[in-house]
Amino acid sequence: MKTAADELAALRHVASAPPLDVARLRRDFPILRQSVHGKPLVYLDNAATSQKPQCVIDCEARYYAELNANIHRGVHTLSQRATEGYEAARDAVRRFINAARREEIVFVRGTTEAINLVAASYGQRFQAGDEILVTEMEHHSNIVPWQLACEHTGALLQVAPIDDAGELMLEEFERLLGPRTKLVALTHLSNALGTINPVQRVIELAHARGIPVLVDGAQAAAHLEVDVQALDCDFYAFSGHKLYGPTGVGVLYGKQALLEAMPPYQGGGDMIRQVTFRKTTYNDLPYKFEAGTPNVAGVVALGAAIEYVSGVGLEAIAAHERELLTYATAQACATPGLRLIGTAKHKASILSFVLDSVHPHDVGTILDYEGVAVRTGHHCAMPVMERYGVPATVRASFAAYNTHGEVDTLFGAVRKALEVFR
Ligand code: 7TS
Repeated sequence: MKTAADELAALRHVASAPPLDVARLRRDFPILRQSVHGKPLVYLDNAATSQKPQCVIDCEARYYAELNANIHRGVHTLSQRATEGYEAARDAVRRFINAARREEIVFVRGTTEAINLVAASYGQRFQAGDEILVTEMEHHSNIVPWQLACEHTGALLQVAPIDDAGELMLEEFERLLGPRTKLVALTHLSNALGTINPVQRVIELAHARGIPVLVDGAQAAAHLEVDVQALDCDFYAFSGHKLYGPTGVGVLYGKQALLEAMPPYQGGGDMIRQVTFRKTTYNDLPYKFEAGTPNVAGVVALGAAIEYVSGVGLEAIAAHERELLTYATAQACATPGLRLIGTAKHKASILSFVLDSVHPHDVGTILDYEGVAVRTGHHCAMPVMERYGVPATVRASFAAYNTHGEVDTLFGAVRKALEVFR
């Protein structure tokens, strides 16, 4: 269990990270040079997807210009090179999240597919009356796959509540862990509230009762250092496109013993050892879960994105984003008529709010005219909106390349919206 001293040491560690040279880093992102409605683009929709550095764009283009071939199936040179690029990206992912083995890294389309894979495959062992425990702050992609598994098996979805600040109520969570609980699935970092969940503690509580834990790392992977062995999570899912990488590629980490015991998710090429009409046997991990031609270019470019992020340093990125969030939170608190949705003690990179007199969609439109891109809506977390009694929020979400000046622009535009609708 982490002690207060460990947490302090971790904070000091972060505080000691060298500061980001944001002006220089911004030059790596060509899209940021754009204007929108005649104003410089202020991109604050990073929780939806982050922008891509030139090296990732070049990597994907170079893949098609120089390397393109199908993988794992050709003796010809190009196929071998493409396979090497694909498998090198797997090693990069393994190092990035400190998995013990490359067999534990499965490439998928994104977080959504990763969770669906576990729900469809691991979920086959659920029985009527079994329980799957999620939290009230989950993204729909960490709710609906479990509901589908429940429909198929008769298992029941249980929901651990959150408090008014948007923090998981740990005692309630622990109370809901029972002999029927067969899996816990929770987000590492809430996309609607910005809450960082105490996943380490959650995993300890679940493991003490022999219950495996899936962590939805869609938001966390770009903002927090993830060490799956230190966490001891059983599954960890994330998407490349929120991590400065391409769309259409993501990762499912699973402990080898669990993945070995799970049936395939999809059937097809690459996932088999031998096929006859009488019986088919399956390939070794991780290929058992990678049926068909994967997004080879995307995987290779995800490797480039991980190299980029590691080069900049996730610690430095996290420290910079924490500063931006603190600065933005102070401005939010000083804005009459603004209500923050999500005020947890441990938060990262996300500022969700509503204005008394203006619908979030109108705020979003006014912000767009000022060049500011935010997301407005339910953020695919309708139960969170219901919990707070709001139809939608305005969400600004930060990345490594955002600046204090951009936060000022955001709040200048928010004040404009308040004046227009007064
Ligand atoms: N889980 C969380 C916590 C997320 O924030 C998202 C995407 C997903 C899962 C699904 O990821 P995908 O890459 O498979 O789509 N969240 C958002 C968002 O907040 N705005 O757009 C997508």
